[in-house]
Amino acid sequence: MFNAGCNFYLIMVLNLLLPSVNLLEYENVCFKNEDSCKETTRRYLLYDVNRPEGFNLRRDVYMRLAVLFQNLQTSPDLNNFVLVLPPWSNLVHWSYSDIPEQIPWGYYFDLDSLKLFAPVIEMHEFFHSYPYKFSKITIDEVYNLQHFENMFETGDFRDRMEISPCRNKNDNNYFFYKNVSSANVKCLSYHGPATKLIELLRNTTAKTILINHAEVVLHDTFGNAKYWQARRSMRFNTDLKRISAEFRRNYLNSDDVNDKIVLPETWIKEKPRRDAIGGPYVAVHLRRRDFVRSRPTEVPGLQNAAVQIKTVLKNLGLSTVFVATDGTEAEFGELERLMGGYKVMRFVPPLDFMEKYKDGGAAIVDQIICSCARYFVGTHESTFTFRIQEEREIMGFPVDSTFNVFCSESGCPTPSVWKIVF
Ligand SMILES: Nc1nc2c(ncn2[C@@H]2O[C@H](COP(=O)(O)OP(=O)(O)OP(=O)(O)O)[C@@H](O)[C@H]2O)c(=O)[nH]1
Ligand SMILES: *[C@@H]1O[C@H](CO)[C@@H](O)[C@H](O)[C@H]1NC(C)=O
Ligand SMILES: *[C@@H]1O[C@H](CO)[C@@H](O)[C@H](O)[C@H]1NC(C)=O
Repeated sequence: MFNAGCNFYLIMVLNLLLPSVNLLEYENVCFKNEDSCKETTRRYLLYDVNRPEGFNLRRDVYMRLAVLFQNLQTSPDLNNFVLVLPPWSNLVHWSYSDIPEQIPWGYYFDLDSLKLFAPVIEMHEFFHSYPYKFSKITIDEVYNLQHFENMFETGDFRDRMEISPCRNKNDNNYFFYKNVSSANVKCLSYHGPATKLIELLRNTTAKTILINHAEVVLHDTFGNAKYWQARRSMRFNTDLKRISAEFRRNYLNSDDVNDKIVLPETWIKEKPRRDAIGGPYVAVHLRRRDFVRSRPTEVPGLQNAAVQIKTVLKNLGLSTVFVATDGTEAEFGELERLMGGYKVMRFVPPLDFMEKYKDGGAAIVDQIICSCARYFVGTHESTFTFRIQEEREIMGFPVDSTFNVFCSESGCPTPSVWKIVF
């Protein structure tokens, strides 16, 4: 019999072995084995995203940079760079107070899983590694990215970058930290994929670099195997997964084993599959608020939505719909009424949940529950919906159970279909 100590040791060994058996090459990586890491040689890339961008677009920007950092692992002169994850603060769609929340990524994602793809650290770890405690942090070089002004007029879409005069006002607030600043701030006109930043990193000996407006950098290749590895590495925080599982078990008669959505322990071991069944419910993502205001003809009215949900339920012989929405209490009540005899469920986060995980946590629980459904209907062109569809691709659902969007009064849009690639 193993005693607890042996088991622990075994797990440690497995953890250490894991990176060497995967396809990615980590031989020279410092982040896996802290002791062999010379702090003095470590370099840090911090990044931030345009203030009005939402949670789900920000997840996409992370993937672009994660792919860059995955690339850096194989370049001996740059593999001492780590990517510092920008804390989540004052997101436009989220309720927030004057005091920025600075929520670490670990509240939403599984850091160990992210680290199996790219060398990332949290902002608080960056602070911790900074040699002078309780001092001000001065970032060596800050680049505010901007698009080239006249790309469309000149038709010049070549990849390029150039230090240029700043066209926009940059607020340089450094993630709302009062003890972070820089004396070296430049604007960089940029057009190209994230890996083009390698030229910038090679052009300097700076130890700390901050890229603002990182959404300007593009994906190296959207939708290829590497893109999906980065996406698969973004597993959710285990506590949020547990809370979602409890909700599914208690209210939706759904669990991973019966639903045939058990995934391997790490994303590295995932394989192509299409045999997921999902829980006995239909899930919908009904994006409201700014979507209703900014694209009224593309978002269905509630009555219209209810008719469509009933049709899907009838076709599948199901009686329960799970609703993820950012709509108001009144809108949900109205939808529930319009659904007549059907069971209409939603996740109402308890107070202590909201205190800890905030709107981002509630959004993720909604996304997880939607991703485990037998059938999903989303909102056309919402990145919240896209992220659910990706999750279902990873879990191995049949394509036609996933890429469905609501029709609106002005017609039925053709949903974009981005299938998983291994
Ligand atoms: N809990 C919950 N929150 C939602 C839902 N839909 C939207 N939201 C909230 O609204 C925010 C806006 O959606 P995001 O997808 O993050 O914003 P975005 O990246 O601009 O993407 P779009 O949906 O395309 O606007 C999310 O971060 C959530 O906080 C939902 O179904 N459930
Ligand atoms: C900077 O301030 C934050 C809190 O605002 C703190 O957590 C961090 O430790 C500080 N960093 C340093 C190097 O003192
Ligand atoms: C690269 O370095 C040179 C010399 O310091 C500088 O003039 C140039 O602007 C730099 N290019 C970029 C893209 O940073």
